[in-house]
Amino acid sequence: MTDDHALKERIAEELGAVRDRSLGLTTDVLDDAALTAQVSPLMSPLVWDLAHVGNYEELWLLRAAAGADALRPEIDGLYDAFEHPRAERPSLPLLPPREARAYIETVRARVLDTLDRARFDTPDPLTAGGFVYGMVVQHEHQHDETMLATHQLRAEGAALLEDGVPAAPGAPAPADEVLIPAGPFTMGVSDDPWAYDNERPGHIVDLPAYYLDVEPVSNAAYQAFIDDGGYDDPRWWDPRGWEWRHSSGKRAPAFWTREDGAWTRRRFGRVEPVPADEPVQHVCWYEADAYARWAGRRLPTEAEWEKAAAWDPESARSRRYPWGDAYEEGRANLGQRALRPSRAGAYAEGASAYGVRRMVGDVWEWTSSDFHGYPGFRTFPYKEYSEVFFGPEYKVLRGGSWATHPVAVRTTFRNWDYPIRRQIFTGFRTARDAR
Ligand code: AVJ
Ligand code: FE
Repeated sequence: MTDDHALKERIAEELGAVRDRSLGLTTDVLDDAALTAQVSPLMSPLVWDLAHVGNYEELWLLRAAAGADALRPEIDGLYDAFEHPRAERPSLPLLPPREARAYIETVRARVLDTLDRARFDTPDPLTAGGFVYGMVVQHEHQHDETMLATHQLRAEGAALLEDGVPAAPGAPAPADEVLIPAGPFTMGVSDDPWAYDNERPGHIVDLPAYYLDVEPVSNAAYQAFIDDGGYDDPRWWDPRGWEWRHSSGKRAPAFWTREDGAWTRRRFGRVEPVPADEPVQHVCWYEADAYARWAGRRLPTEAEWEKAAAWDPESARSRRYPWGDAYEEGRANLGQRALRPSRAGAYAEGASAYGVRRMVGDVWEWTSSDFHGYPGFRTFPYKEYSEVFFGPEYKVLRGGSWATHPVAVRTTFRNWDYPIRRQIFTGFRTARDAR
């Protein structure tokens, strides 16, 4: 009971924090025309994301968990991600910004009412440990990151004027790569109350020894690949990547332009020199894969990524974050503290047991793995979160980015996207077999 009380306070705080963030990305910084505009066919209008998070909250916290009737059943279809692909959403009769805000506020007020009466010590897996509340908080943070990607795609001027302070570069890493010795580790998790179905169950995976980059691949390193003609040499590219290279005509990461022999990038409406010692960002899987082959290396599998990030060989258990089980400020560039990744050498205090740095935060990292359920996977609580995406067409991303909130990522968290996608805040690091 007292545990329930502490958890309720925590949930109320997290709900409030994520809502402040959503409003900061919408109402405070853009007018109604910008909120309803189609910035890119890849993205929803921002006002869709805003009402969608409220509708999702209503579905799960009011209807599913508390048994309430629908507030506005006629809008459910509009905000069902599976009924309307993103490109279609601008032409739907969406709630205008003012109504969308009023709707999500009403939902939230009722949720806080029902939270008072909620029980978390029940056998119902939906509410046990506050799972469904954690799912809703994480969902809104995921959409906030998506809204940041929409902001980044906007061509017309900066909307996000606050640029926080990323960590100063710290001590350079003692080596470029770390040897992860052969041996088993526990991949995924069975006893984390807010973990998604696709992170479960924890299971033993035995890996041969491998080397992994201590830091994500930097802009400078990626530029060397470009300068060496990497985009013109089919030897480095997966056949489907080579096709993408030609059909897209791309020759550099998204948002990069070459001006008078120097690379600049557009970041939230401002053009600035590409910083050499930040991780490369906005590359697709095919580009990451080609770079790795050019460098004589390869992308890590998702198991290799997770073992290096989470496993503590001394205690023979996984950590929820690379440095330990609790989130600690200052150990990773998470939570939109700055609108960009940090520089090489930063966050040495966030290293994993193996000494691998910046596994969590900065940039999502492409892995070589397709998105599949773990052995013993069971859908919970709905198959459209993960299961419908299992298969060879999606690649797994790990670790979260500077735009990911600490509640919405952990060493077991799995993200996924098509191998051609570049609008997300994605980079990578490379690996090689040890022998
Ligand atoms: C986990 C980031 C792939 O944003 O597309 C959002 C999560 N699911 N709403 C996404 C999600 C339902 C999803 N990703
Ligand atoms: Fe969603």
